Amino acid sequence: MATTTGRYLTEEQLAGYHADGYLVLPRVIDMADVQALRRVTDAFVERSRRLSRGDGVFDLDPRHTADAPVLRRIKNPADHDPLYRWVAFESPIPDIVTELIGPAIKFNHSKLNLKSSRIGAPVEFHQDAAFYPHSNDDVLAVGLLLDDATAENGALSVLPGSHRGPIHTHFDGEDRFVGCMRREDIERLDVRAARLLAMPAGGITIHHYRLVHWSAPNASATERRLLINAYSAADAVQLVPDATGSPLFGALVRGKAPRAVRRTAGELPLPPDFGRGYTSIYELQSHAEVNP
Ligand SMILES: O=C(O)CCC(=O)C(=O)O
Repeated sequence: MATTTGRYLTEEQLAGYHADGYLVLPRVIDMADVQALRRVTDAFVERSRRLSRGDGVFDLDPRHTADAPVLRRIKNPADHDPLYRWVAFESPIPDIVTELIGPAIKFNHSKLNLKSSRIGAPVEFHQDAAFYPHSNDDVLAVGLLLDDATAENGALSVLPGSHRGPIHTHFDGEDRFVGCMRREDIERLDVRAARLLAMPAGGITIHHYRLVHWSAPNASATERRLLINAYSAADAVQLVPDATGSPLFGALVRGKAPRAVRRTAGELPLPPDFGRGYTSIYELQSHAEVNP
């Protein structure tokens, strides 16, 4: 019989997260709230029709037009709507994160990836740690499914246990940061052990920031929208400048501000200085050789 560590997670779930580097929890957010989030998101898609190029909020697919908008990401959604902010700061999600890496946690960033029906781009194999290394490993991302995620519409895939391995280079052979792993490193992984995190809307996926993960293109007739919020333990310090420009970066979400930094991460690869400007993972990966 499962024992409970806190309000949301059992000992088994906690141990599973530490062993495998990920967790899936169905039915975390009510469908009424999911539907409200879909309406807010639809309004952003409508607004994107007026744009011909991306900006600090909207990341547009190259195929985007006013008549057929293809918004691939809303940047920093928690800055731009109270409902997105509620998900990041007030919903059960930060409490669940506190049970995993608390008691004190802080906000890193938010993003909403919209994988449009038939057109939504893949996300190549990568580790979040390659983008924003921290002084310790208590850093994770939580994806809230705004639509049912399936094999056909590009649900997230993860490689269990890979958070305990190396952080692979995300630079290509010409020393350009391309936001994904090299083909030869991917070929060395045992992808037969991969897990597809298919789940109905309202559920969440949680992945450790060193975990290897990716997702396929959306080949289906339905959308796959994923609202991601990333957090760290409050005593983890990001070792590179903030790339998001959000005033929420580093905000304490639960617990007390620490008086010391916990430094247990060892040597870590550094990304380029994204403090000077960051486009998106899609734009970076479009230059990778795994993405011809
Ligand atoms: O939207 C997805 O399928 C993958 C998201 C992801 O890994 C990321 O944006 O870093």
